[in-house]
Amino acid sequence: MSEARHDWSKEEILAIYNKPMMELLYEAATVHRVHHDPNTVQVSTLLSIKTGGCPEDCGYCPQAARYHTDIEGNDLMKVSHVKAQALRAKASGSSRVCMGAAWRNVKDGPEFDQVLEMVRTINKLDMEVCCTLGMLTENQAKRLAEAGLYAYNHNLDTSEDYYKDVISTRAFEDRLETIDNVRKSNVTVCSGGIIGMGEEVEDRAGMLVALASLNPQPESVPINALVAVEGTPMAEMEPVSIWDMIRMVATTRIVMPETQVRLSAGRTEMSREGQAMCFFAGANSIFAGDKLLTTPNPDVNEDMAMFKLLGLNPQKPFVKVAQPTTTEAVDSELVPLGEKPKWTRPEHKIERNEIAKNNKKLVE
Ligand code: SAM
Ligand code: DTB
Ligand code: SF4
Repeated sequence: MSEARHDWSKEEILAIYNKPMMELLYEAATVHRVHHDPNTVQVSTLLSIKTGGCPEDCGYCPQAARYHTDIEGNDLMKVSHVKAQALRAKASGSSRVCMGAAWRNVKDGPEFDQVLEMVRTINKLDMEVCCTLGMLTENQAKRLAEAGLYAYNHNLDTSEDYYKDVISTRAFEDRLETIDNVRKSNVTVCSGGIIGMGEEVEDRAGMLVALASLNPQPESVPINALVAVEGTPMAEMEPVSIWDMIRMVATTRIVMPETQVRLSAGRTEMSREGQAMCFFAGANSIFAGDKLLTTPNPDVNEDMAMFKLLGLNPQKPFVKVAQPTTTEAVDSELVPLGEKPKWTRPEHKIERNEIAKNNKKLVE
């Protein structure tokens, strides 16, 4: 049974976020160790299956049709192309493919059928499949589940208060409704947000309250640093400080201990040292591949060299990381230094060391 708390207040979360950095890091790293193998990081690859031309007005997004950005719009990708890209991702150490479409919502019809076929195809490659296609009905979530979808990404992006300053073509409530529809299927939920959009620290905390209140909490939470793209209303935003990113990751880890926290957009601007601090603070997932959806991401070889340097191993597909059955370590506030928390995975009954061994060292 999950031991996550769903009643965090904004004040409590702010108090965590604003702790002295060394205390925050120690607390987050401790929570991380209780629930996860600290040397394993999940690697996902993004694939933009339908780029650009989106009718929405998300202020951060280069794919909104109304902004004049440099991106090249495309029709829905062919299934054969998706398969080829997934095989490449697998060969480079990815365990998950996340397919993104610049849609406001999913419409039943031939294009959705094509996406379902993509899901079935990647599933057969023994990889986790994630989609991010905009708003979904309950029935569409069920159909994706039947096709073998593992996760659905639908970000809250910011706090409920700040949402209307960022997007006017839909409401925060619409996002929650789609997440609820995904939860009614057996697809896992991936939902997080972006920092660096001109929001206050209170909005960051507000977003974490909303995510942590979901019951169950999302299985993965991506934390993106805004990629300021020319032509979007946020083109001139100041780059987010690495210290803010570390604080956000650490706070996310503490309030959602079982979730996979993904260090998402913005890594091209982060040093290895900065990223290492994020991993220490509880990030245990990244997007790999030299492109996110439309913007640059670090080179795979550089990431694998960073993994080697830090002794990190890519996570194998379909390894559940959440819901540990433990015990004293979770109950006590902090695990005393030098003492290993007891750590089990109920569904798999594998011990921590075994998981580390099982994770193929693709970086060697
Ligand atoms: N259209 C769907 C939707 O909005 O849910 C799926 C694709 S949309 C591009 C997925 C997510 O990408 C957004 O929710 C946002 O968090 C992230 N994103 C988009 N543009 C970004 C940017 N410039 N910087 C950081 N994250 C961004
Ligand atoms: C998420 O939280 N970040 C990814 C994924 N989910 C879909 C997308 C980041 C997009 C960054 C801007 C771009 O490349 O277009
Ligand atoms: Fe469209 Fe998604 Fe971009 Fe918003 S974030 S403009 S919904 S692609």
